[in-house]
Amino acid sequence: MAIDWYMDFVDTGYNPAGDELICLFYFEPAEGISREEAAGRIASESSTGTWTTLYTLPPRMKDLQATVFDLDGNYAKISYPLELWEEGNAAQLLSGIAGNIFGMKALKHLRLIDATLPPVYISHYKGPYFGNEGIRKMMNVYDRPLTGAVPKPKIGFSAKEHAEVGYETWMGGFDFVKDDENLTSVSFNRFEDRVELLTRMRDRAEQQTGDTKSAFINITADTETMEKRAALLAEYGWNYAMIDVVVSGTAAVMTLRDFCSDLGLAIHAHRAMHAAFDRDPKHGITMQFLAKMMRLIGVSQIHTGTAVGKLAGSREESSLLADILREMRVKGLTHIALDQDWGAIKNAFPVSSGGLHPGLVPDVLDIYGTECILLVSGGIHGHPKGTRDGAKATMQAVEAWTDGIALEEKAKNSPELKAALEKWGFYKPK
Ligand code: CAP
Ligand code: MG
Repeated sequence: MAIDWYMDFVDTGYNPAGDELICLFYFEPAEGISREEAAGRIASESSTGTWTTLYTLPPRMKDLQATVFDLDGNYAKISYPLELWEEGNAAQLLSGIAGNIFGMKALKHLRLIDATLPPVYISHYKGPYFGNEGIRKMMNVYDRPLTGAVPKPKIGFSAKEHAEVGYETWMGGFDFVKDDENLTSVSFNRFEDRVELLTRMRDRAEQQTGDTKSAFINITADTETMEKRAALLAEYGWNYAMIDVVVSGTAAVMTLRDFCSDLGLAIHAHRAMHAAFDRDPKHGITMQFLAKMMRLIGVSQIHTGTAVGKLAGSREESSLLADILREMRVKGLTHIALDQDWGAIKNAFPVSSGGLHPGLVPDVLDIYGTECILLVSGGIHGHPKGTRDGAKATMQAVEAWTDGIALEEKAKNSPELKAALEKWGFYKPK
């Protein structure tokens, strides 16, 4: 008597319908399990199945089963009928295709690489509220990367000190000041104080420069508190809110996407904790799938790496992430990414940050071009002449790249950049 029915989920002759969701997995079976059976187990446990044969199955069950329709070495493509998924509920999707399957004994390794989200499925999501064009219009910045910095050290400043560092950052020519991922509302720097004092400094910097200035102020907390904080930001005339989206969770981000867009706030998504599940190339979930989910549920921008800075991530990965966020149609790459048509979902910005300084700006812009947000934090505050000159040096590096001039050449007439190159040169932090 058959104990299980995992092979019922494998049909390599099957041709998925256009409205089915397709996932690409990398997997390694445990000892004694064939590749076919292992793939069948992934399809079963991420759709309707369980570990043993059952007898009372209503007819619709068969139509709801996921199917392994392509097996290529340790890569499996699995199709999922649309009816499995609740309209517009990304958390439910993750519970299915990124849930229990990661804990199965029958698999030594499992990685969710990517998914093609069909047009009907996507149509239930709103995506980013502004889109990149809308963000550029809001900030009145065109033809160059948007720039920003986090006050450093990342936590420890009082709200007043934080706002003063912010003012220097803006006066050096940057567009944004950003809270660090672990700064929310602590005893020595309360959210409300920070908002009030940053607002004063923003208004002064806007008046003195004539440029639009903004900030990514971190509202991360329980959902109700996040709503209160977003409302306060809008009250003070801000146009962004920052959320640590991985630790807050998909459901909370979806709630805040609607709440924030009603207030005219874009969402800056920090991905703190992502590397806990996306760094091992054989296990977990890829950053590109996370970025795809975040565009779908409506963040305006998310961190995508530098390739040359202090945090892990390759040039190829950053470039693919940029496509997934910016393009309306993404062409698949064998074993790396699946085709994606974004339909009416607006695009989002890739954010490059982490160990950057003026000397690394050309490397980053060679990957992203100007359609990105460049965050240089330690790399401006550590400038020998301080924050404002560090920001100026970074803007000079951006100009040099845009004009196709070598940094050393540009530095001949740019003392701030010269000082930065004298300190850091082209050093790649480890
Ligand atoms: C960068 C940063 C960002 C990271 C996040 C930090 O500061 O503020 O959080 O860039 O990583 O705390 O490390 P520095 P990622 O510029 O001073 O390094 O962008 O990879 O998500
Ligand atoms: Mg940080």
